[in-house]
Amino acid sequence: MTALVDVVFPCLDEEQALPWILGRLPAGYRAIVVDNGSTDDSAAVARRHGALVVSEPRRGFGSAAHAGLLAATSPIVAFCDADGSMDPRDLERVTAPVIAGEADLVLGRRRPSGRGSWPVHARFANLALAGLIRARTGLRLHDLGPMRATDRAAMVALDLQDRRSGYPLELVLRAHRDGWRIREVDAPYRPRVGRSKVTGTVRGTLSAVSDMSRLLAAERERVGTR
Ligand SMILES: Nc1nc2c(ncn2[C@@H]2O[C@H](COP(=O)(O)OP(=O)(O)OP(=O)(O)O)[C@@H](O)[C@H]2O)c(=O)[nH]1
Ligand SMILES: [Mg+2]
Repeated sequence: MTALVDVVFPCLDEEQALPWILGRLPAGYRAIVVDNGSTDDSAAVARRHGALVVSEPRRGFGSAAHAGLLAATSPIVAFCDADGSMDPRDLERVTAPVIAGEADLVLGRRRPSGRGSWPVHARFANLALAGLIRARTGLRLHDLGPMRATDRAAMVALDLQDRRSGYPLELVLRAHRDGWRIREVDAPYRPRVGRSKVTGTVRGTLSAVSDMSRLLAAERERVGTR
């Protein structure tokens, strides 16, 4: 039976988190784990737990996410981090409005559950980002989290170009430009399994901020100063 929803899990050295994640997929959902050059046993662990494994050697969150999108075949595609910070059982929160035809893109707004799931500097950066998105687009988003769902073919047609951490932002900007109905729902956020790579590190945070600023500046250029 073909899956109704393909779930893309960008994955860089997440062997510790994968067994729990892959055991918690709702029925009718297929996991596509995109191995982004892991040096641990992520690919083998993912296969052992029933995922389709796609290999994407070009580093970068967007690179991994996009390879997963292109490998997906189901009508609906969802995205989720592979670090155990989000529970795949919550995927139905983002997919349901898309399946029901009520929204074209649904984003999971991270709601911290458990101490240390979301460092203060990251929350602050995200809030600032949400403010900038609102200024550019009028969209009342609170967060640009890692869990989201949309129509697979429509997302492929957007032809996103970012291959690093600007990918989720580019998705929202392009979708908004094309008049998509974008909705935000709550999604519990817990401490990740394993060592932090982006949010918990200065280098990761700076690189994410620089990727996103570039996209927002381009958007400002496109629509004129608002
Ligand atoms: N950082 C990073 N993550 C990648 C890459 N490719 C795939 N990923 C995966 O993308 C997801 C998000 O990365 P995270 O490292 O969790 O980023 P974050 O949630 O902002 O920050 P931390 O959880 O604190 O590390 C995880 O499942 C990673 O394994 C990459 O090139 N860099
Ligand atoms: Mg994480």
